[in-house]
Amino acid sequence: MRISFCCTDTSATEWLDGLRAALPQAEVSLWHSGAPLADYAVVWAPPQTFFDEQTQLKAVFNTGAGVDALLRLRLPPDLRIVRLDDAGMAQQMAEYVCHALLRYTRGFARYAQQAAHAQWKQHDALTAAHCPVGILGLGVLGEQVARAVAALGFPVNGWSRSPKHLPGVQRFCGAQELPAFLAASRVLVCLLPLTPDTRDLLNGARLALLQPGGYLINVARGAHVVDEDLLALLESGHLAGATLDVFRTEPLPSAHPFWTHPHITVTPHISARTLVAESIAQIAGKIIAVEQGQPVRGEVDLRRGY
Ligand code: NDP
Ligand code: OXD
Repeated sequence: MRISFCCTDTSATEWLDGLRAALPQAEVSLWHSGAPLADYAVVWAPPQTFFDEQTQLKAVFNTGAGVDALLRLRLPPDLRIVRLDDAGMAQQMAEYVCHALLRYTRGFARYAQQAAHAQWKQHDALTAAHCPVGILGLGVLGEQVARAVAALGFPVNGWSRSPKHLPGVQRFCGAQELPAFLAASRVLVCLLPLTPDTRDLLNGARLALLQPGGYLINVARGAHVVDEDLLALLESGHLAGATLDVFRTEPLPSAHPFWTHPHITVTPHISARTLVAESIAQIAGKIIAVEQGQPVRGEVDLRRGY
């Protein structure tokens, strides 16, 4: 069996060595234009040439959870794409969101600014019970984030395409229920895949439905949010701030106003990083399952876009 590895921004050696160790029966190599045809591919944001040349793939394994960069390419209509299914990302995401949430409700950013000037001043904090958190997307990551946030005592609302029953989560579903979901939430956490239905979803009209003094945590994709609309709502005071891990252009350009905004916290797409060992173990297990004709979790529905 031949496996082609094609990732633009990662350490290839660790992946190649790990895949060879996990699948000793396979011939694993780094892709280059003109490389022999492979049976399986392990990829992150490959170029179009990759798919133009690799025409015999039985399945493609994405080394991340989001497949938007793959689905932008011209792909064979029946291509099997399998994304990472947690692989250690859900725990990281829950930690990141809980940190951002508590930083907002307990005013830690303000205390950090005060400390820089040796200023001793106490402020009232928001209590968890009075700060409903809305989670857009209740998939592999959203579900674990919802559980972690609920365990901290926050009321949790969840929005998904199909109805989801999670203990302690008030469920909203489909486009029709989005306005009610937003109006019931003060903090909004975005954990949606980027698809034609979700691109630009968080525009001014929708963000304005959040409760006054609201807060946005975007850990999904930058193109979910209309940047200028977010800035306008921060300017008007309707939103108190935002923690943003993902951006329309990455790296975030140095002149972008998000970098210097006093109420925006920027992190460089690190809320849930791909853990190489866990991911290789998952992908190797799935390659064996596909070879044996068994179903695998995380198979992408190309029509839905995630
Ligand atoms: P899943 O596919 O498991 O979950 C997606 C969720 O979004 C599902 O609940 C789905 O609903 C819901 N959804 C999709 N489209 C719509 C829609 N049109 N309306 C309402 N709900 C919708 O994905 P993951 O949880 O694994 O990952 C989510 C995203 O997080 C990834 O696509 C990626 O972009 C991002 N990500 C970011 C990382 C980072 O470091 N910043 C790291 C990893 C992922 P339903 O359940 O009904 O299908
Ligand atoms: C992912 C990501 O989708 O890292 O896995 O953004």
